[in-house]
Amino acid sequence: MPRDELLNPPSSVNTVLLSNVLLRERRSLAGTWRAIVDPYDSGYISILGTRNDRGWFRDFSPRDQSDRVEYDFDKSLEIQVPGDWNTQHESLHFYEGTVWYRTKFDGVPATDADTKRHFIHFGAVNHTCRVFVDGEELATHVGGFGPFAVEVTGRVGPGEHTLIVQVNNRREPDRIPAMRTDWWNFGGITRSVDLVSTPKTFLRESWLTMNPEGMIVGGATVDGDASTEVTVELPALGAKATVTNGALSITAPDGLELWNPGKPVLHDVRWTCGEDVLEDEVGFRTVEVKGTQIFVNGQNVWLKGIALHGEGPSGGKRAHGPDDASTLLDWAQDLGANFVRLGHYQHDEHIVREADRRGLLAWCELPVYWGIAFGDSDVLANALAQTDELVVRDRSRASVIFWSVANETLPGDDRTSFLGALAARAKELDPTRLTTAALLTLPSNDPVVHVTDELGALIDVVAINQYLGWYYGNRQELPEVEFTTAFSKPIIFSELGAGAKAGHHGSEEEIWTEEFQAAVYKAQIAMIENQSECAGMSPWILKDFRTPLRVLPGIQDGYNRKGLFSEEGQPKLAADVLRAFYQTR
Ligand code: GCB
Repeated sequence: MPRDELLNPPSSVNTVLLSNVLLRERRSLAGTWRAIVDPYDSGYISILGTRNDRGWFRDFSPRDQSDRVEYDFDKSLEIQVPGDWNTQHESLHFYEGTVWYRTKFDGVPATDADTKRHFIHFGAVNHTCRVFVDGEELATHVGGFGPFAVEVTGRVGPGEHTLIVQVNNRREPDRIPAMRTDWWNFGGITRSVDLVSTPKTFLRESWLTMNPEGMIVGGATVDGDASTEVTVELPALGAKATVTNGALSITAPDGLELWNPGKPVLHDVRWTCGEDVLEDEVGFRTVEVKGTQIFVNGQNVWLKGIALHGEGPSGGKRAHGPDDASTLLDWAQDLGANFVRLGHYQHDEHIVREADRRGLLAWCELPVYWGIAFGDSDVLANALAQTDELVVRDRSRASVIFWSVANETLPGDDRTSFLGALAARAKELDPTRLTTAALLTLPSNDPVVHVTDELGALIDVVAINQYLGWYYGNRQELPEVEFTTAFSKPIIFSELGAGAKAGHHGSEEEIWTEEFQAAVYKAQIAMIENQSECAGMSPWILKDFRTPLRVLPGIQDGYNRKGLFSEEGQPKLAADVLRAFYQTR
């Protein structure tokens, strides 16, 4: 193996993509783990530059007084899982590299060990990891935001077991995202870790949604005995379909109440595949584009949105779990939003399920962001794998209406064919939802901005990031600006905004004040109200978020200040401006 691959595994190996893990029998492995920081990867690579078979993943203890073992998990850092490492230890604030994580857990009872299958499921680990159980390397995963599982059947019987995860968040030019992001590169096991048990034959993936024609459609992938019949039922409505591995459809039963933004209706859904039974709550609605408008259940909707990062409501930490999701969506709803853009990568599953329960529409996004190596086929393979993780996890969620394949990428042949492949993959996995991408618009003095990026032809909805009144353009002239595209498709202003430090007041001409930010919002809203092709907006951003790009002392201090709320939830004046506008729509 060339040294490069030891440091930098090229792709995921031996991982499985499972959907609906939250509905399954599972045991959380969350808690206090031990961690060793390893900037030189000496726990894995020997001084000869080869894989060290006696690496730290063996978790050795000295055999006797004279034995030399140069690490000791038991005496190393304590670290909470899930959680990013950067906000847990001051010394890891800027750290990018390898950290070894270790926990010990009880195996499954003898009665389950051979009669069931067992997986360790990770909600997300940023960015690459290797997974070891009892000293043996089982799998590698590449991609910091997608879920994955590692099968451990036959390895986790009664007794204590050791799980070690080598996590590496070093930025690399051939990663997605790559070298530069305007967000913090939070490292670690950032979302849940569970020991999941399933029957021998089980539903590896199953999904149900409504297509634009109003049919209930979905699919099931059986793992184990593939001839096992799968039944999906809506028991309360007496609707049912039986399939083997593959696609399915059900005529919507009479009287099926649809899920609507602001008025969510979720139905009990039961999946049965032999002994495997899963109970979900699913909403049904149609979504489609006609001309330059977006329709949900045949009704034109204007997306009153707000963009979110996956950063929690306090402490500037990577968000995870239901509580973070609830608070962030409380703030979004406080603005009167009916739509959230979950940028710039896949978010925690809880937030999408919570959006379902609240009747919020959602945009889900791949981390294909500035500076991707579009010409590299390994990078494309990883982007496609990340697309699978994004779509497979959430394609039963009524809230989700968009799969966004990229944010602000520079036009070019390699770029367009790469992103076209991702949009096609999303459509293949889920033909019912809309594809989009946030396109970059560059400064211009022309009051008519004509968007011609050829990616627009390959997606359903053209999203435009523009910072008129902040990075460029004159705020006073903003209401005169007109956006048009070459595509006769709906336009969403997927980003706009301005920075302000919460509590910093002054005139509308004084940058970083709440008044300045509010004035930019007013001018932007006046501009957006004049756009005939605009189907909605998701200003940047709900709350201030950590980023190494924003260093201005006393103002930014490591935070992007475009939030409508501070990093601790203090609202700014622009929040009132947006709320007042949304009340009128
Ligand atoms: C953008 C990016 C976003 C940045 C934002 C900003 O265009 O899409 O990731 O954080 O601008 O604040 O400059």
